[in-house]
Amino acid sequence: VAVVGATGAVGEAMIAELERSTLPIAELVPMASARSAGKTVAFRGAEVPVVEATPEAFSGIDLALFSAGGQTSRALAPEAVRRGAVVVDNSSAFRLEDRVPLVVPEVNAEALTDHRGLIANPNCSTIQMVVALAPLRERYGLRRIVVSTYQAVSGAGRRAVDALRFESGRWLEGEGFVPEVLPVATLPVKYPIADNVIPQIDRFEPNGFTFEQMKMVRETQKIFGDPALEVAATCVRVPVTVGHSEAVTVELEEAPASMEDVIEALRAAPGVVVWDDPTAQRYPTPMLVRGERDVYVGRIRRDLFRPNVVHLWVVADNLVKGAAWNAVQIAETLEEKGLLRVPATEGDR
Ligand code: NAP
Ligand code: 12T
Repeated sequence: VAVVGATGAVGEAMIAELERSTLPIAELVPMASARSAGKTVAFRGAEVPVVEATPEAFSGIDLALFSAGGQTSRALAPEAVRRGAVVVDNSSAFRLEDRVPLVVPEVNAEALTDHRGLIANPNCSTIQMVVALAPLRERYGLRRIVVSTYQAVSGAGRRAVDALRFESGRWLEGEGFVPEVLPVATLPVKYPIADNVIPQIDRFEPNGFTFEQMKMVRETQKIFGDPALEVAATCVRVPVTVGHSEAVTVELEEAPASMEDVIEALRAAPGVVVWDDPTAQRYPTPMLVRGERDVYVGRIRRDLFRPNVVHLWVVADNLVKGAAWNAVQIAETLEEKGLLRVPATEGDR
C-alpha cells in the first residue's frame, strides 16, 4: 500500500487510519517529493523510509492513496493505475470526471461497482454534509441546500496549521506579524487567521463563488446523482486547527411529521451521531469530535416559517472523515466487494 503525500497533514492521518484498518497490508510504502528524502514515518512499530513518488515507484503496489495535491495526482495517478494499483485520490483533479466514482461509502458505495482503477475522495466539507443529509434525502426528499462552513486550517495543510500557531502566539503577546499562508498558499494576497475569519477558501471562479464553494455544489450533485439539486455554499476559514463545522439549512420535498422523526432518521443513519439536547446545552463542537470517524449533528430545528425546512449543525474531523478515514473506508469497501483490483478493460479509458 502506498501513501503519496505521506509527510503531509492528510498523509499522516491516512497512515494512522491504515494502522487500525482491517486491510491486509503486507508493506506500507510512504511516498512524497524529493524534499523528503531521508525522512521516515512510523507504522506499526517500525520506522519506514519515505521514497520519492515516481512512476516506477508504483511497481508492485496494489493500493495507492494520493494526497499530495492535484498536480501530483494528475502526473502520477494514471501511472500508478497503469502499473496495476487501485488509486483512491484525495485531490480535486478527477472528482468530476464521468468514469471516476466519487464516493462516500455510507451514501453511494454502489458507485464503486464499475470503477476503472481510479476512485475520487470528495472534498472534506462535502463529505460531512452528504453523510448528514443522506438519511433526510431518503426519508423526505431534498429540494435545496444552503450551507455556511466554519473550516479548520488543517484543511489547507501543514503550513496553514503552523501559521495559525505562530500568528496566535505573536498576537497574544501583543506583537506584530506578517501573514504568509492564508487564504491560499499559492496566491499573493494574504490575511491573518489569528483573531480573524476569512471568507475565501481556494481560488475564485468567474461566477463570484470560490472553487471550494463550487466543489460543494458539483460534488453534492454527483454523489446524490441529482444534477438539478440546488446548493448554495459560503465557505469560511476560522482559527480552529482541526474540525470543520457547518450550518446547514435544508428544504425538503415533504415536511417531516416532527423533529423527533428527523432525529430518528439521523440516529439510524450509518456514520451519523446525534448530539442534540438544548436543556443540557449539548451539541457537537470541533474540539469535542477531534479524532472521531463519525459525523456529528446537533442544533436540529424546524424553520419558524416553513414546515418543510430544517436547520442543522454538522461537525466532523476534516482530516479523518473529511479525508483519511473516508479514503481508507473506500479501500475497505472495495476489498469487501472483491473490487480491489484494476479491471482488465482499463486500457480503453
Ligand atoms: P500538506 O500538509 O501541505 O502536505 C502535502 C504533501 O504532498 C506532502 O507530503 C508533500 O511532500 C507532498 N507533495 C507535494 N508535492 C509533491 C510532489 N511533487 N510529489 C510528491 N509529493 C508531493 O497538505 P495536505 O493538507 O496533507 O493536503 C495534501 C492534498 O490533499 C491537497 O493538496 C489536496 O489535494 C488534498 N486534500 C484533500 C482534502 C479533502 O477535502 N478530502 C482535504 C485536504 C487536502 P513533501 O513533504 O516532500 O513536500
Ligand atoms: N484547498 O478539495 O484549503 O482537495 O481547506 C480541500 C480543502 C482543497 C480539496 C482547503 C483545499 C481541498 C482545501
